[in-house]
Amino acid sequence: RRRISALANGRPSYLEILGDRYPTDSITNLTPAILAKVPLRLHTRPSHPLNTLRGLIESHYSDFTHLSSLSPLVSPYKNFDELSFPQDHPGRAVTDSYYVNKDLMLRTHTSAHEVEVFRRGEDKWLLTADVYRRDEIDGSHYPIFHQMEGARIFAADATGMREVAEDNARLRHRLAQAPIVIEDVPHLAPTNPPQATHDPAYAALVAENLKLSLNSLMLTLFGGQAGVGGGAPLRVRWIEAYFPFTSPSFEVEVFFRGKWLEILGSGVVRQATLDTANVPNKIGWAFGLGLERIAMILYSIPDIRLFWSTDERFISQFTDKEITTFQPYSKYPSCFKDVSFWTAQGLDLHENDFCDVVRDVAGDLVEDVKKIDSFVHPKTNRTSLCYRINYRSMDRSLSNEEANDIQAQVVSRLEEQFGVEIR
Ligand code: FA5
Ligand code: MG
Repeated sequence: RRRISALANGRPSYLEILGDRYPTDSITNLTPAILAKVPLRLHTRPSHPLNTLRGLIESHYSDFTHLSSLSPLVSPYKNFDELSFPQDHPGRAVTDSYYVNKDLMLRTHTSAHEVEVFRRGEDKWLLTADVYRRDEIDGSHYPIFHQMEGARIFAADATGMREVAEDNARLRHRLAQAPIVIEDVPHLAPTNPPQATHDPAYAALVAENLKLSLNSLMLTLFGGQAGVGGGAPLRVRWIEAYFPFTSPSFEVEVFFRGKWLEILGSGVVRQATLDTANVPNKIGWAFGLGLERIAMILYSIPDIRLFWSTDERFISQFTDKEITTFQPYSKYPSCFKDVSFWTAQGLDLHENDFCDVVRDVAGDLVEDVKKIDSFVHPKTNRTSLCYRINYRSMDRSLSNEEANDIQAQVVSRLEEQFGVEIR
């Protein structure tokens, strides 16, 4: 099926990003709504919850090198190839990532900097940054969010492993008796194997160090926080995961407001990454935390859009001295609008393309987008889609006329850009 780029009509010949101009091409899909947020760097704003959280994690890992000012523009090579992503990995698709042009994109994760930081000779480090993904729209997903990458590597020999074992003993001691309930998975399993070049005993020690280190961080962050489990102990669960650049790999979920919320991905770093970085005789781990997800739990922030709010009632609640529970101001009413349409003949409209149109028109006035119906007409072979958009402002009451007006703009953009036929 044919697919057209979101900016096929009226694409500018260049984009200006952080003071420099970059040529566009046929795969350019960065929208003005995203471009406007690139300079904001919330993770470095005094008193912003994301900056305070960064500070807290940096103090926990006080003997690590801390980085937070690397440019979000990277080559696809750095974001994917250097990390052993296969050529056909879905993350590379224009429907999933934001491209300036075919040679330049907005990083989709902080792992994009692993090779360069290891290459500098850093062996314990944290790196905080804004990352970008084309994604669904709801209360815990946003196209720009913040990650913190953490990594630690050791000499891949008996001396290095003695260091790991000593650190494991220290961390196990800290975690004993702590008010935290951890569901674990094996360090190594047939479905989550050590790498062929690793001694399995070394891989298991390093995986254990990763888990203990992160459980200890979780204790620092959530230990003693009521709010999280309503006074009950914090519940953390480790699950097997898959990433092209780690093995074994794990994800961590925390129980929050009746649901398991994924907060990080991690694993034992692939030897190929360390070889490329010129540190082949090391073995170690890396993780990537979602800062918004953790801040939502810590501060009881119910909606990920709030991090971008410039409303005084949001901003004035926070200081960089301590973590306080967010006092929600009144929730304004929702305004649901449905749009049903036939896609153009032979054209597949990706949900992320739909969501980007809504984001671009409605900005943060959109709370949620759900696909509520989809079918293919047996004769014409055209697809009918119906989406339900929930418009709601966090700062004021949205009138029905205003919502209708936004909806009308969404509809005409869909017609112009994607040639859909409204039903
Ligand atoms: C990664 O991005 C890997 N780079 C993590 C990693 C690092 C693995 C080092 C191994 C070694 P993932 O796509 O799962 O993994 O994202 C990591 C975290 O970012 C998620 O657990 C979640 O907390 C957060 N996250 C992902 N997508 C969004 C989103 N759209 N909005 C907010 N947070 C998100
Ligand atoms: Mg994940």
